[in-house]
Amino acid sequence: MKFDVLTLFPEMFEILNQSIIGKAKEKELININLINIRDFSKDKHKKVDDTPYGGGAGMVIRPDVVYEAYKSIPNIENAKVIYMSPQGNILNQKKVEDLSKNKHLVILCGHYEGIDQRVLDKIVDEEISIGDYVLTGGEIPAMVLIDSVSRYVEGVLNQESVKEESFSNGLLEYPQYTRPEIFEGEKVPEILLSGHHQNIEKWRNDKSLEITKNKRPDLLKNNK
Ligand code: 4GY
Repeated sequence: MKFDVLTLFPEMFEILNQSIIGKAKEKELININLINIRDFSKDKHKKVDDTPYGGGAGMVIRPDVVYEAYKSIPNIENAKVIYMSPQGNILNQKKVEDLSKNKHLVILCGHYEGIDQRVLDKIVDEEISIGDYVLTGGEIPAMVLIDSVSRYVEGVLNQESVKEESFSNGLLEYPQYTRPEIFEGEKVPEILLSGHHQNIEKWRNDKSLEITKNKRPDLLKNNK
């Protein structure tokens, strides 16, 4: 799976060289290509933004610079272009799974007061939000999207974990335990030591349902 990221801050994405996503990049299971929007400025000072028409605080990213950066992406006609913004469709596990069906995603990151609306109207296929709060830029949301979607790419996770875990059945995850068997006087639930796989599976399913009812009853109505 290929991700092209259009950003003014490509250095922020170095976090993705760590851990599971870093390994997936090394194995070329995913390819994250960072495109610095500033490289497409024709200005002698590499300026990419300007003051908003109509007045007001802050700076707006120019449409022409973003459009040039966008046009530099090979095979762009077969890609889905996403703009990270609080105005977008909320990212949830269903949306993540749907996005993982794409071979090529282009993620546009805004900053400052945002990007000139005209280029957004021209190039964006879907606006996506990671939640109802405002960040300083779309870079962290882009990383959230890349991380969550990459987990669905074959080979990125070791085992069966994708299907088995939280949300795959629309429910929250059951509790996990490991050694020691007794921690500060608290024993591991007996059933998990029984070796009786059917009983263990039933216990885990019951726990998932109980936890979901208590912590996130809304999940029992919505989504998948
Ligand atoms: N929430 N979900 C989000 C965000 C920052 C100015 C437009 C969010 O996705 N993106 O808060 N983005 C703003 C910064 C330009 C995006």
